[in-house]
Formats: sequence, C-alpha cells, structure tokens
Amino acid sequence: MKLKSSRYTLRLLTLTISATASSGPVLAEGFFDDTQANLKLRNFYMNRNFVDNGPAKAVPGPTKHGEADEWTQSFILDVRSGFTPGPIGFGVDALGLYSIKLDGGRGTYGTQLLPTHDGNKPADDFGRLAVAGKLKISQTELKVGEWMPVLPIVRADDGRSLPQTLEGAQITSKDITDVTLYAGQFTGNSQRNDASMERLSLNTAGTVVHGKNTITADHFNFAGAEYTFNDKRTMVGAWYGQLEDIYQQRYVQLVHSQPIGNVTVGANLGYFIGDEDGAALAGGQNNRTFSGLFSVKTGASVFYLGLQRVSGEAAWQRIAGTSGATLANDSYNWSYEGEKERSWQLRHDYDFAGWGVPGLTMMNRFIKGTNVHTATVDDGEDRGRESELAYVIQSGTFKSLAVRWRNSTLRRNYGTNSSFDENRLIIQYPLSIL
Ligand code: BDP
Repeated sequence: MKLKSSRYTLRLLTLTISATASSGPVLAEGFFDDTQANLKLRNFYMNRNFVDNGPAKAVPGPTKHGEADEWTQSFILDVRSGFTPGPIGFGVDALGLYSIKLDGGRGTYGTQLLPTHDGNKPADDFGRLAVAGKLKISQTELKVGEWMPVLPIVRADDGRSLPQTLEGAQITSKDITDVTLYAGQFTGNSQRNDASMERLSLNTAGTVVHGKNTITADHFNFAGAEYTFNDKRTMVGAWYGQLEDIYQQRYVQLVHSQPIGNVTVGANLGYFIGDEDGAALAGGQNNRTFSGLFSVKTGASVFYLGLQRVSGEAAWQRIAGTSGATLANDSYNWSYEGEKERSWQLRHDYDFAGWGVPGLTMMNRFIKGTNVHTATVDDGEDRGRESELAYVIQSGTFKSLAVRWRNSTLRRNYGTNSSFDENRLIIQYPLSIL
C-alpha cells in the first residue's frame, strides 16, 4: 500500500474549499456552524535532577549542572470544522502549535520541553501547523493529513510543551451500532520536541544522527475494532499494527467497570503479541506483554493495582516518541516496558470535593520493576514514586484554568543518567474561541 498523504490532503482540501465556496450560505449549517476552536495556553516548567547514575556514577548527569531545567510557554490552537451538507460531507481540522522558551540553556538542556540544536542548545522557539482534510459518509469518516492520533497502538504523546503529531490517513467507521472500526496508514512522525516531520522508527532502535534515525520505515499500517456492550460498561478491542520491515504487533483488550453497591470496580486488561516484520531491520522483535490495571472507586478515593509482564526477546514495541499510556504501569517518566521486565504498581487518587474544595485532586503512585534485560544487564531493577497535586478553577473568569504540580523520583540500576528526582509545574488555560 503506497500513499502520498500530502497530495491526498491537498486534494481533499481543494474539494472542501470548492464545495464550501459553491454552495454558499447552506454550508453555514454544517461546515461553519459546527466549527469548534480552542486555544490552550500551556505554561510548563520542568526540572530533572540526576542522581546515582548507574555504572557511570562519577558523571553527575548529561549537563554541566547534573540537572535539566527548562521552562516554556506554549500555544495549542485546535480548530475542527463541521461537515458540508449533503451525502458526502467535507471538512478540515487544524492544529496550530507554537512554543517559546522562557528559560533554559546548554548547561541544563534535556527536559524535552524543547528541541536542541548545535551542541545541545535548546531552541528559542518551535512549532508546527498540522492540517488534515476530512470526509464523511453517514458515520464513516476518512481523515488525511497530519493530526494527533490517540489509538491504543499509536498514541501521540502530549506530555511536554506541544503534542506529537503523525502524518497519514485513517478511516473510522461507526456505522454499526456499538462498534467502531479503524484502518489506516501513517507515513511521518513529528515528536513532541521536534518541529520537523521525520520518517517512522521504533523507539528502541537505531541511532539519531542530525535529527534522523538510522533505522526507519516508510509506513505504519494498522487496523482495529472495538465493541462496547453491557450498558457501555464493557469494551473489547482487537488491533493490528505493522511498522514495515521492523515490527508487527497484535493487541487484544478488555475493559470492564462494575458498580457493586457504593463501590465501582474496574479492570483494563491487555495482551500484546509482537514480532519482527519483513526484513527485520531492527532485529528480532519477539515480544509478549501482559498489562492489567485494576481499580476500586469508593467515595472520594480510587485505588489502583497495576500488573505488567513483558516476555520474549525484545522490549515492548511502539513508534518513537509515542506515549506508553496503553500499558498499566505507564508513568510520567517510564513505562516499565524493558525486555522481560515484570512490574507492579499501587496508586491512589483522591478528590477533595467532599472537603468543600471541588477541583482539588491528589494522585500518588509507586511502581516497582525487576528482571530488566538490556545489552549490559540481565536482572535490572527500577522503581518510581510519583505524585500530582492539581487544582482546576471551577468558576469565574479563569474557569477551567488548571495548575498541576508533579513531583517524582525514578531509580534504575542500569543505563546512564537513568535515575533522577523531578518536578514539573504546568499551568494550563483553555480558551474556547468558537
Ligand atoms: C510518557 C510516556 C512514557 C515516557 C514518558 C517520558 O508514556 O512512556 O517514558 O512520557 O517522558 O508520556 O519519559
């Protein structure tokens, strides 16, 4: 399957624009009236203080100060049109991304809030304009261009200044009640700290030389199906992904939530089967990953238990820079996805609404992993403790303004610069424009 997304996007856009121009005011009903635009102002401060650096303990960290410290102000404009009327509706989505450095230099680079150039100098600013054309027939939509996909097997990461985007085409169909079908192809990847569109690669393979990975693929092909039933309390999903000549991945998922009296118990179970694909450019990719996240919600608390087990001869697979959030033990800093790694997590979320402070929440979690295999260790261990204190303003002019303080520690007894204490302060204000 070969597909030049930019050409298709242009065609779709031309069709959309001519359809919009020719049918005049009728369009207002769909294309314009249903347009939504939102501008997120995101202020992000992050400090990572490297400690106990594995075998290279003598080196305090990757930077002069043994710490990474950066601060940005970002603007995320998200515009989604409605569809032109008629049996085939056309529309367009755009994501305008721009981030400015408020603080940071060569001495303290490395939070990934910003791209770095010329000997690790963080950029003064960076950004992208991602545009996608869309077409809709009944409940089936085709999207072509660049956007931020969030699928279990390709989850664009939005954990820093600006979200990651990918380029490609996707069909999503909801024509069958309670079923969603997905199929598509990605051809390019712009990571969260990169202004350019690059070729696709596997997150654990290749070497990045001048911003380009040495092991890349032309396409990531995928398909998936999700079925929701039981009053929407149960969902089963099945997915397939293929990063051509690098890896293939199958994924099955079961999500269930069950109220029992005043308590709600939940489970999110997933199983991945990974293998090398075609020419196996990144070597053997035999992988099995089980992920289970169990929860109990009672009153203002939610308690979680996460269990994860990676087996086979390779780490869990994902496209470079995408989030690991499909895994139970994903966290701010690591997803405990190393080759043969076993991990468990205990987490507690608390909502202070009951104390008369709606909008105030607290999260604490601890994750422990063992049996990590890398080129240098065959029984590596890691552990992380993470907390988030968040407050979202509930009313008035600054309604929805959110302040989040994330404090965490990560310790790994393998690798270099892999252990650190970290603080993030994120102030985000969503402005609804349309
Ligand atoms: C998160 C990913 C996690 C990464 C982490 C990071 O889900 O797997 O390790 O970012 O920033 O969003 O290191």
